[in-house]
Amino acid sequence: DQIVIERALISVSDKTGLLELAAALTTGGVEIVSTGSTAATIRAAGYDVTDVFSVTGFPESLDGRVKTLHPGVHAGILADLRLEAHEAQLTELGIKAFQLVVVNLYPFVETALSDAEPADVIEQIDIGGPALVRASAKNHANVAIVVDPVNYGEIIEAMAAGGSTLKLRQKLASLAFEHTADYDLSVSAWFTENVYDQWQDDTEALDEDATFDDDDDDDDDDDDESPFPEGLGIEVTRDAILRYGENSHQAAALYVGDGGRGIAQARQLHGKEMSYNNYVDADAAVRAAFDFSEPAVAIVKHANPCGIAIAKPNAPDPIASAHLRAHACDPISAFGGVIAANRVVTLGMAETISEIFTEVLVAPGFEPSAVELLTKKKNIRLLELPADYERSSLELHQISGGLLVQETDSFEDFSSNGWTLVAGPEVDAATRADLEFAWKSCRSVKSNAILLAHAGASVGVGMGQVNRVDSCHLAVSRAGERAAGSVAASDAFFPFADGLEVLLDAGIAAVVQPGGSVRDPEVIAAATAAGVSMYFTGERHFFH
Ligand code: 93A
Repeated sequence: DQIVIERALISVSDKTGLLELAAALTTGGVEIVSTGSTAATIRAAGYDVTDVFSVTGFPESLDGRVKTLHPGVHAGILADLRLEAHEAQLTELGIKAFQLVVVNLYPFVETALSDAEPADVIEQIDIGGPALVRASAKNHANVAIVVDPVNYGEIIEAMAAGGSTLKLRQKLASLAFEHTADYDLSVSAWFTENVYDQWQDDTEALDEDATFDDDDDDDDDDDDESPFPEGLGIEVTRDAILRYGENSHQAAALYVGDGGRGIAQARQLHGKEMSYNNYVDADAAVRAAFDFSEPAVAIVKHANPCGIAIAKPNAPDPIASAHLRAHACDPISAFGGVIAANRVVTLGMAETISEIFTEVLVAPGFEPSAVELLTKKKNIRLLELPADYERSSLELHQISGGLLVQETDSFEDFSSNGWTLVAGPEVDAATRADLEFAWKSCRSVKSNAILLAHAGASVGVGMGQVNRVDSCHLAVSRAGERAAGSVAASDAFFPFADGLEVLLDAGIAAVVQPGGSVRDPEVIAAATAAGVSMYFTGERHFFH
């Protein structure tokens, strides 16, 4: 399968390495056929070269648009010389075969990226070059095709070894098809943006002149008002290959957003490599803890909080207090959890955590003595957040074949000022503060979310159920005896009274929810009958 190179066609815009190649071909006794400026460059260096027009008998014409597009060239490339009939036809037509074709294409991309006028960019769409490349690659049984100067060396070596091998020609053909495909993609992308869209704009402008305000115009207005740029304006770079994804048979990587100041930018101070699930949970935990201005801790398992608490007022070590109270919410679930604090981790907090199996502890900082203590534990990962931690402003969710994008739920006002009392008496200040705490905590819990709280700490969380009644049951059973006298928050309205009744039966003292169900009257009646205060916020906080 080795093919001796006797005749080569060279047509290159990028002249890198051209003369070294011409020298080697000349030494090897190869006839070089070449186009305009390529031929001129080779000839100027003192090597023999045949002009392509003398092969085709047709001048290079139409400003170079037609140079090699001729049967005299293409039959010489496409003939399959394993077939006697092809060989006979070439002889009959007086056409000599090529065994090597070297082409690189008009610099379309470079021109498109410059300030060139569209007409000049279009002129750089190579037609004859890709035809040479594809013809040669198709016929790689007979022809070696080189599209990149980096491969000249291999051809020179092959010649010295007696000719090109099939393996080499296959590899070069594959690179060649990749090259023309890339080239056409670039042309297509530029064309859509600069020619087709332009044409559409012009047509729409004409339509507007000719027609009345219609739905299409409304669509245009929506586009203009969208907070989303055409591109997402998010640059991401691969930062790390993770050991695996959610499960060990899934490959995974971490990409870090340009200018981000979140979990992806956190500095790991200690522990094993962060896993995919660690990142997901750490992000959810930080999101929950940083919703509070008071010292707060959130403990997360499987992306859901199993405990959220703020410090007890006047606690001597506020962040340690918040942690103890968050842990107390559900100590069983907190085992192997991911903990986020919104304050520097103190020695006091570290002492408690060192007793509990914890996967990750993430915080804006650590007291040196806390680090000293925790680094004695082999398994815990310590993550320090960027000093100016900030949640991303956009949330992306991949769906098959696309991407959903939304603004982050960055709603800030969790105070009860705008709430409406719809059942029971106004509550006292402490209960009101608990309702505000529950309402805020609830938005970090996956829907359907029901969160019971007491004295600035969650006492029972019902999350991620497909109906609200089950979330109520879950929250109540997790809270146990603590359900009685606690307050409840629901991330979205109660569609029926049944869920609320579960909470009322457990003895909750007050409830806050968005309201807005068609059955609100039934729900309000249930709270009223139980003498329990209920507030509507008018705002929903689904989180999926
Ligand atoms: O204008 S073309 O599309 N028409 C052709 O027939 C043709 N043949 C080769 N461009 C054509 N080429 C391209 O010309 C090659 O791909 C190469 O990039 C360039 C080399 O021309 P010259 O040797 O005149 O600089």
